[in-house]
Amino acid sequence: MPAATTSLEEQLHALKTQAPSDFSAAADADALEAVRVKYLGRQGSLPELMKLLGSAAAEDRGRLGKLANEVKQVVQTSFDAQKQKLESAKAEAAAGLFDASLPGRRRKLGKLHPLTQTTERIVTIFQNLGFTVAEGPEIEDEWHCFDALNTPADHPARDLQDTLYLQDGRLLRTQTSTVQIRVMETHKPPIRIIAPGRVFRRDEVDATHSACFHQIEGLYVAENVSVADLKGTLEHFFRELLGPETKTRFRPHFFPYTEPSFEIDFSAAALGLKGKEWLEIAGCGMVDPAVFKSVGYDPERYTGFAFGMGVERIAMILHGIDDIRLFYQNDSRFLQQF
Ligand code: 2NM
Repeated sequence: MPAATTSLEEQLHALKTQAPSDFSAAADADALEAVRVKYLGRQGSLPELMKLLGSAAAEDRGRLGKLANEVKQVVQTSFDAQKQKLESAKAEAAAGLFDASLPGRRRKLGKLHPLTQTTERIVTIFQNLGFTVAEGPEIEDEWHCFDALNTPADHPARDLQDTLYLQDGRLLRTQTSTVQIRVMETHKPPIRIIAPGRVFRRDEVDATHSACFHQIEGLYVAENVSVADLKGTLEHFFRELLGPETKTRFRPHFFPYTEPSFEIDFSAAALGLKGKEWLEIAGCGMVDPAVFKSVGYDPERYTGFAFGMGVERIAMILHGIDDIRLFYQNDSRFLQQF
């Protein structure tokens, strides 16, 4: 059957060129497997042609057998090669296309949050004056937050409208004076401390208010501490913080825990701030004798001054930030600027 023999030979030759080109076109493992089944599978074209070898003319059988083995070799090799290629491409993709000649990837350095940076600046200025940092709990009792601070039961600050209470009567501290009370209860004068920390108020959140914000309060208690010490210390502090040209103004005010009490304004023009000439920046006063009594200090022997400021407010003034909520959104486009 010469016709059939020729056809087998032609088919083997055709397979020898078609199979490698199909294998190298297989783009993934599934496509490769389909091509493998087509040519090498149990019913694939190569085994089917092999079966026909038996019925080839005796004089052709040797030559065709040799050709068939050659074709089998080529088909198998091109399958193996493509399999290898797809596997290493997959491994390379998984390893992120490693190129040892590329420069190393620089790890981005993190930064301290602007509120932390501001807190650290303020703390450092007072540390240089001999103040030490004191800390205390954020969940407090009414004694440390109000009673010991000469803030009576009918004072509006104690109202449910202004303070966040827990079920058991404890509360989230509304100022860090609680820390000053705790330190005075456990230490004798002289005392020179600053208390930075988180405080909580039942406030409606807007561009200048947050229910949770940060404060730094300071306290100096010894014999013969005067309003002159208060003014001198805080004037020095604001010149360090805002620049040597900064002027400060002490306006009479009322706080339950200090007498006399003042609000402190600074000269905004020196910072290049347009608009108001004076901006309020902190509160302060001479510790009320009633506070000394509640912590067991002799008010005849000791005097002291105390002050407090909002960290967010100071950071906003320093950097010209107009919305307090930016501090809490963790948007790196904001944070990267500091
Ligand atoms: C302020 C303003 C004025 C203050 C008072 C005390 C304490 F515990 F000694 F009584 N600590 N901090 C104080 C005084 C805080 O913040 C605006």
